[in-house]
Order: sequence, then structure tokens, then C-alpha cells
Amino acid sequence: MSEPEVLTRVEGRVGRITLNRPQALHALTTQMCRDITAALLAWKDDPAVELVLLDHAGERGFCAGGDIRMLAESGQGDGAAAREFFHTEYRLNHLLFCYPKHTVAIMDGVTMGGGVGLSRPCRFRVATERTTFAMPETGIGLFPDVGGGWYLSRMPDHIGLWLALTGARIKAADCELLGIATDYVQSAKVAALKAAIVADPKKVETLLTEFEDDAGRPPLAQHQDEIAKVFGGDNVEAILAALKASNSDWAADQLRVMASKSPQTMKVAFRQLKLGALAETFAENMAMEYRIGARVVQKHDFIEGVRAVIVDKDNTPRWKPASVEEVTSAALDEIFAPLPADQEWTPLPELSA
Ligand code: QUE
Repeated sequence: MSEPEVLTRVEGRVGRITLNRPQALHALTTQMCRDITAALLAWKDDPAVELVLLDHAGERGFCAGGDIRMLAESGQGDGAAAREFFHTEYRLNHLLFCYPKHTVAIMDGVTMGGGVGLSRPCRFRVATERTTFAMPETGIGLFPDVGGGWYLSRMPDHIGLWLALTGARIKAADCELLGIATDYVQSAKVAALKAAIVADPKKVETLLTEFEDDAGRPPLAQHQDEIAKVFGGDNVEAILAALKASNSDWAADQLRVMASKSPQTMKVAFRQLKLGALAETFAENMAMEYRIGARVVQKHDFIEGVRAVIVDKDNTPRWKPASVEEVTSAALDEIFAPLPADQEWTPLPELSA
């Protein structure tokens, strides 16, 4: 029998969830989302479980995202398996958001896409020098889901929109600056931190303070003013125009990066964050994202993006349309439109009490 892709067990008074799909940087499958959800539900009202600790097995990564090969294959057919994945994953994201117990995510490595959806709703989010955070989806014609509409739109100075449109990778100090991480601990001390939390989960806050190190200066701070100015634009076209009008090297870099992303999903992400900012509940945001996911997964840009970046690795996706000017608001309206009532996303029934 092959090893389970998620390990769940109770140690002392701590529920432990360990991602265990190292060959794919712990990218999430539908079954992994189901297994994590089942463990969280079992522990939710169990007085023997004080706290939940979420980490990954082995050396590399925390979680690189989702099983996008499967999503692209499904999207080329009827898309049913892809919708099932998003529905399950977003229910899990929402369960973590609402979870009544302390949750700790150890982001000791790559934390992208689906990995952000798992860690960001946790109460404590530990970064290390190995943490690399990104929402890279516009690079494969997908969109920054798993709550991106909620979290990215609530970051200061439009930095979340910058993360969404460029797929920029940031390190621990920037994660602390943006509230993505609550704590910084050296990777070498993570094992001791976890053991200490398992030994005395009631002391988690004190322990995190004791293990805390200085992440250093956040490199992003020097670009924060320019991001605020440029990414506060009224639409993606205005942002690109502002970057063109700037004479900074940084602006030229952002322009080059954005020119490589899917024009359609950049515009999807822009609208998603504007709507996400207005959402009154996380569940409302997730229902919006599910509508988007259900449509986008069957579109040309996603199939082509996965082909270019993941399958053939030529890194030259041919986007359709090829420019943001050609992406019509009618095309966006279609992507964001409500689904038939019986197909809309809903939270886990266990949470409606
Ligand atoms: C955008 C994404 C993903 C990505 C790259 C993108 C994603 C994802 C992976 C990934 C990376 C390494 C692996 C793996 C998957 O890459 O979601 O199995 O070994 O899972 O530009 O959304």
C-alpha cells in the first residue's frame, strides 16, 4: 500500500495534520482536502484536542498549490472533477476560517496557491528563512483563489493586487509586513517548536514568542509607495499605463512580468479583488470564487497555461485574447455570473448551526 498523502493523528492534546505528497511539493488533491476536512471536523468539538498543528513531511516545500494537471485534464473534458476539487478545497478553506480552536501552520518552505488557502486562515502562521510565498495563478491562466479575493484585497496599499497580478514571490520578512505570517522562526528550530507546542499547547503564544527570531528588513517596504500609487488604478489598463509612465527600473520589471501573464485572468483577478473587498463574509467571497473557478478551468488560457508552464515547460503560453484591451467586460460578466441555484458553492453543512 502506498503512503497516505495526508497524515492525521492526535499527539497529546494536539491534532496534527501533515501534508505528505513530497514528489509534488505537497500540492493538494481532492482526496487530501477531504482527509484534512474530516480530521478538522472530528476534532472541532472533541475536548481532547486543544489545538491543531499543520505542517509538511520531509525537507522541501509546505504546499505548492493544487493538483493542476488534474484540473487541466478535467477542464478539457466536462470539468466535473475540477469543480469537485474547488468545491471541496473552498469548503476546507472556509472551515479553517471559522475553526473554533487555535490552529498553527508551519510554512517552512514554498507556500503558494492552495498552500496559502490552508495557512492563511490559521490563527498562527509561522514563516522561516525557507518560506517563499506567492499567488502565481495568473501565470497559468488561473486566478488567485482559496480566499485571495478576501485576503489580498484587505492588504494595505493595494499590495495584494500587486501580488495577484504579478505572481511575485516574497520571503518571510515581507510576509510579516503584510500579515501573511504572524511569527518568524529559524528553520533549524522548527522541530523543537513543534515538540514544545505538542507538549503544552495551551502555551502556544508564549512558545512562539520564545522561539521568535528577527526576519530582517522587508525588501517590499521600499516599493510600497510606488505600489500604492500604481496599483490603485481604476483598471488593469490604467495600472499598465502607470507602469509605462514611470521611469523606475522596478516599474519596468513589473511591466515585463505582467506582459507574460494571462490578460484574461489578470482582469478576472482585478474584478475578484474589488468584489472580494466588498464581501461581507468569507463564505460570500468563496461562493464568488467558486463561480469563477467553475468557468475559468474550462477556458483556453488555463489549459494553455498548464501546458506551457507545467506540462511542456516551454514557458511561452499563447494567451487568447493576447492583450488586456481585448478582454471584454461581457466575457468577465459571463465568468462571474451566478451558477444555477443547485450548483452554487455552499459551506460545509456541519458549520450551519
Ligand atoms: C501556478 C499554480 C501552481 C503552480 C505554478 C503556477 C500550482 C501548483 C504548482 C506545482 C508546483 C510544483 C509541483 C506541483 C505543482 O505550480 O497550483 O506538483 O511539484 O500546484 O504558476 O497555481
